[in-house]
Amino acid sequence: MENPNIEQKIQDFIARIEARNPNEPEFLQAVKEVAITVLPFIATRKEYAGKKLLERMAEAERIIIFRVPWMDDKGEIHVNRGYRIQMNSAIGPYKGGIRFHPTVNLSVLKFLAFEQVFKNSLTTLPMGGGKGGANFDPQGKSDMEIMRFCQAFMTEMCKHIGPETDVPAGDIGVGAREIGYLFGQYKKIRNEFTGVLTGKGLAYGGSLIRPEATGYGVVYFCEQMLKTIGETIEGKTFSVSGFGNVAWGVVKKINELGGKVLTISGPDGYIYDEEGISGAKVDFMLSMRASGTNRAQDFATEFPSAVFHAGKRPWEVKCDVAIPAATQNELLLEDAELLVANGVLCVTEAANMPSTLEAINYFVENKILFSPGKASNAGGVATSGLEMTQNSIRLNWTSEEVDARLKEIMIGIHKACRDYGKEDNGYVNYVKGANIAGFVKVAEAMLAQGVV
Ligand code: 2IT
Repeated sequence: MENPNIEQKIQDFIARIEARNPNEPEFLQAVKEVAITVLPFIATRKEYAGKKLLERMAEAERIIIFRVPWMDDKGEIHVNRGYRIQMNSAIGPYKGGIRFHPTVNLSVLKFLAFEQVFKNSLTTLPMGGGKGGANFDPQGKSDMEIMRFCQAFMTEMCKHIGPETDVPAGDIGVGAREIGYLFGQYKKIRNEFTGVLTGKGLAYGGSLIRPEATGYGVVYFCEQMLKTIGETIEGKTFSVSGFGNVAWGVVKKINELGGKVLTISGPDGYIYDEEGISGAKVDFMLSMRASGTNRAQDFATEFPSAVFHAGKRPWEVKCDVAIPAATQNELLLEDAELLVANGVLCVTEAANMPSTLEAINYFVENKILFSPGKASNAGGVATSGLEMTQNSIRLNWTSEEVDARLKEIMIGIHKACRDYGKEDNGYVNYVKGANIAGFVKVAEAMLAQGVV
């Protein structure tokens, strides 16, 4: 480090954040990763001195926590906890997904909202950062139970959001069906037809390519990373984790560009298919998601070429490129060690914070091409931004137009990461690049707007 005091400053900063947010390990992990890379940068900029910019960014502007009571098909009453974290609105209305999953808690949503601020800034579109959700488990629920839950959730959330205020979207457990129910309830209570949610169906203001966008964006980003070492997607082998919306888009685009997908996974284990996951197998991922059973094993029952490895993660498979596309902290140090030992060329994160800090450090120390989710998965929210634009101008763009804009945005993010992440020895630290590039725009806006 150029500045001997900076280590101490980072330690002090993290200690303050930890003291103010006890028992929030995921949130602390996300802030730590940013602090380590951004505080040394802040120290080089006179205009940022003493402004507590990162400290302000690490405190949500507003957090709404609410009761979500609902009745199941048997008439039994259930109570869940709903959240909306309005993290930062310096560069635009709060924007970010809604997650319905039993693991949802304040720490998880605060980490996601914090990451979203930097991610949305990287897209170059005018979107602040937010995130929400509930500790609701959609698994095994009937369609009507899902509808009643969405309505109960929106009955409170509709008081806090709006197209110029906060625009939620989907995330784990929230897809097109849930967005439809949420939109219907918002419209009924507020009596407004507006672009208050993204990921909407095409019939009522949705955008073409939004369902595919996160995964496509990841692969466009990966393509750019590989290009820097003179490589392409074509002919490469890929280990992908997850089987949901993001993994589906990733697998679809890899196949289109001539790569071979060896694995997908679920909470129960992973699938290895030496013939590659393509064609009807990709469509089957959609029915796995729709079935709501959350089992990767079903894939092996359907396709004889697929082998199911119970309770294991796919990172033990030899591959050229690894794409974690399931959830946070699904790739640990021991997985990173295995991937590197097996000669992985590139790791492109598709989920939010899938790698632990120790795994990231191992990739960076070994000079692996590694991109953090907040850069490489930003195509999802970027396309949400394009949906907001189409809603505002009351027009629908063609798939080709949306896809071209998405690709251009991903190429731009890749360039921003390289510009801020290039180290003296030529290695590009995408983590550092994404954090600093994302930080700068938000910081400039906050400086201009004063202490608010
Ligand atoms: O993590 C994410 O970026 C999302 N779940 C998408 C958010 C959005 O507003 O489209």
